[in-house]
Amino acid sequence: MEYAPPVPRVVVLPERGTLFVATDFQGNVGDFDRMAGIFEAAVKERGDAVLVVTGDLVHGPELLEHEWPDYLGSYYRGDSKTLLIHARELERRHPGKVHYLLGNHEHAHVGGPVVSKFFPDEASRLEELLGDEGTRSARAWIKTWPFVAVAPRARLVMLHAAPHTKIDSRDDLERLKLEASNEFSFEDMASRSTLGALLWARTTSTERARAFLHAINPEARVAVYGHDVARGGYSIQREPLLCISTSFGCFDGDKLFLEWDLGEPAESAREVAVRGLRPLHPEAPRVYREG
Ligand SMILES: [Mn+2]
Repeated sequence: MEYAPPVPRVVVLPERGTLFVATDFQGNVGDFDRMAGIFEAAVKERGDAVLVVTGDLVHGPELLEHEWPDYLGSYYRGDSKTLLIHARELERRHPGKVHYLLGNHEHAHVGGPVVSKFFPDEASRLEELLGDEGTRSARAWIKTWPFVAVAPRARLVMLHAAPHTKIDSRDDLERLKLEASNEFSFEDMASRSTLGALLWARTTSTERARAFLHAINPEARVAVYGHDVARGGYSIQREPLLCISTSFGCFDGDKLFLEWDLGEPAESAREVAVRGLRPLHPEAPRVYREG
């Protein structure tokens, strides 16, 4: 058995600098590289930027252009293997400044349930491409990914899916085992297990969301996440929920990421959306995005 040091599941971000948040690349290397370029330009210019990607970097369609359905947005060829390489290189170039949060698609590689959006078993598909050594290395890396990032002064909490899970404190997340969710069926994931709800919930009530935020940080005001596709680039079902779509399922002109001053206290999801969302492809025409 290899010795596995405990890894923090809740990352605390600095109280100054520029925060970038992006979601759900699902093997879209072009979009990931563009986001990485925006982040690295900010590092060069200001020196204190931080990037949080809220999971689901991997698993995308591998279709030919003429097979591509309209509901998936702009065409791309899913290449999760290359995306993982680029993501790891970016993290190595900026130690402590780049945080990838665990998504349900990564969880499928380290104990979570099988995901089968584009292949019957998407984890097996990617592991076949990675080979034995690549798979071992990817799994070991993914096991260290946090679940949540908190920006205390900005009063933001980032996570993969809607903050529906019931926790009393950060320690509840630190204690979670990645494999524990296997005891639940796929359908039970979102409702019954803590990790399942954390990685699969598409929505929640204002009350549940505020309870989650409070457990992470009593001052937190807004939950920022992805997982679901917001075709117009973001959605606010209700406060304090800000769901952002940076890549997967959207047309290029609708894709959004968040840029926020870590020293600026957020008041509401609405305020953060209005002031902090930026187009990933400003030159591309909007399809569903308003404004
Ligand atoms: Mn997801």
